[in-house]
Amino acid sequence: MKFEVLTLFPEMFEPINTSIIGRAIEKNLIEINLINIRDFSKDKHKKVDDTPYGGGAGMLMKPDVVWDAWNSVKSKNAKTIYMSPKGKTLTQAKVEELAKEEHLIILCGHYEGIDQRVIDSIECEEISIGDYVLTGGEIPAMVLIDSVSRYVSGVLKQGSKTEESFSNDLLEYPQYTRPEEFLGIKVPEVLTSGNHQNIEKWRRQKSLEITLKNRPELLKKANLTEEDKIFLKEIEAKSNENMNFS
Ligand code: 4G1
Repeated sequence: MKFEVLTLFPEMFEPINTSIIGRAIEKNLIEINLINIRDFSKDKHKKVDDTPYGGGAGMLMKPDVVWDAWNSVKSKNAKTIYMSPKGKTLTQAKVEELAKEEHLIILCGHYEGIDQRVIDSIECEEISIGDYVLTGGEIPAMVLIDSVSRYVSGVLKQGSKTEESFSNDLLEYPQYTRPEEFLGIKVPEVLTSGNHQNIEKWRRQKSLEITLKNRPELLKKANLTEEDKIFLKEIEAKSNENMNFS
């Protein structure tokens, strides 16, 4: 899988050469080509931004510079993604879809963004990583590269458990490793019991509990068994017991 990143700040991508993604690059499973948009400025001062028509705070990336940068990498079998807070939110389903591509061009905005005529003229999909204000699309681009790369064959260990996370639409149960006691806290006894049926039941219940507490909306689309639903009703009933303010 080839990622081509159009950015004013290619140096921001240095940390991506670490850990699992770093190894995937070394093994030639993925390739990340960084293109500095500033290299396409024809201005003697390498100017890349200008003030917005109609007024207002901040600067916009100049259209000609971004257009030339994109044209230098565009190709028939590449899909272009513009990292933008106006885009549809990146989901695990979208990540899996993008992983089927062989060539992704990722455009990162900076300052207040890019002249709309460029966005309308390059065929691109706008994708956002979430609802908050950032200084640029570089970190979102790294989020996308990281999440998509995990699906490229050979990047993760075969049958790695993380290969399946999110598949059941619930949050993960808590996990523990050695030592058996740490800070005076023992690992839950069930996990050292060797009883796999009990372990599975405990993990399922912990997942349901944390999902109900932090992301209750996920329970709507989760595949819940009758046993799950009874368990959830039990926790809700218990929490209501503490809500007696009379
Ligand atoms: C209005 C967030 C502006 C931000 C409303 C998620 C955010 C790219 C993303 C902004 C960006 C909100 C993203 C904002 C992003 C031009 C350059 C846009 C930086 C920019 C909620 C600044 N996912 N933000 N504007 O953050 O690029 O992909």
